[in-house]
Amino acid sequence: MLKLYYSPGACAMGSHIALEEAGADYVLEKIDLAKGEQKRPEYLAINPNGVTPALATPQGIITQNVAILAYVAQTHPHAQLADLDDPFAFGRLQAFNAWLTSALHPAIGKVVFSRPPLEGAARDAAVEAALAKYDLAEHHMLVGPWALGEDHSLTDGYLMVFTRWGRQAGLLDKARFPKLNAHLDLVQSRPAVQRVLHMEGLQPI
Ligand SMILES: N[C@@H](CCC(=O)N[C@@H](CS)C(=O)NCC(=O)O)C(=O)O
Repeated sequence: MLKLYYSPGACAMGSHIALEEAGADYVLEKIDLAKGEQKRPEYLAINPNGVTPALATPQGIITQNVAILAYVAQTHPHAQLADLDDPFAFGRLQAFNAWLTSALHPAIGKVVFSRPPLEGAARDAAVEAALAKYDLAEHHMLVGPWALGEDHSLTDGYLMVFTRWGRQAGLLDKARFPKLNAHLDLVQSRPAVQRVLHMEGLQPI
């Protein structure tokens, strides 16, 4: 049995969606970021980095969404969440996921989660930086209709986390980002994603 440590609506949703899409046998443990539960000793014993997600497996803990996503795909090959037999295709998927974690996540995260909230010129600069990453995703990363092309994959649920944040922040203009908006709607229409949103106490947006 797997256990996912998550916070509702946060980046751990990418791992949560992968587990649900895979039909994995897992339970959830909520870590309330607003209450600082990620910095409590009980959780630091699981992830000394003090962030979610973390996945407890029979062999131990795995942290980092990109690592959890690959683990879920490799342990549930029947779910076809990644092309595991083609090193080039898997490399392309990993490159997209690595870009999400290292570029898009910090850019939009700065706009949405800075505490205290950014204001004035600092907020304008953060918004511009996030929009530049969405431009890159719109024109160079997202193939369509799914992130990597014709087939749904691990990357779709993970990308959706960050386009969802962008739409909530009013940054995902439909005229400027038609592909990203269509992709977000497509991913949110998936039954597994709707179950995840429900489990996390959220609605499609
Ligand atoms: N690269 C990490 C990022 C993890 C991360 O930053 N998680 C955020 C939520 S989206 C968090 O737990 N933040 C709590 C904090 O920084 O105190 C991953 O993808 O797993």
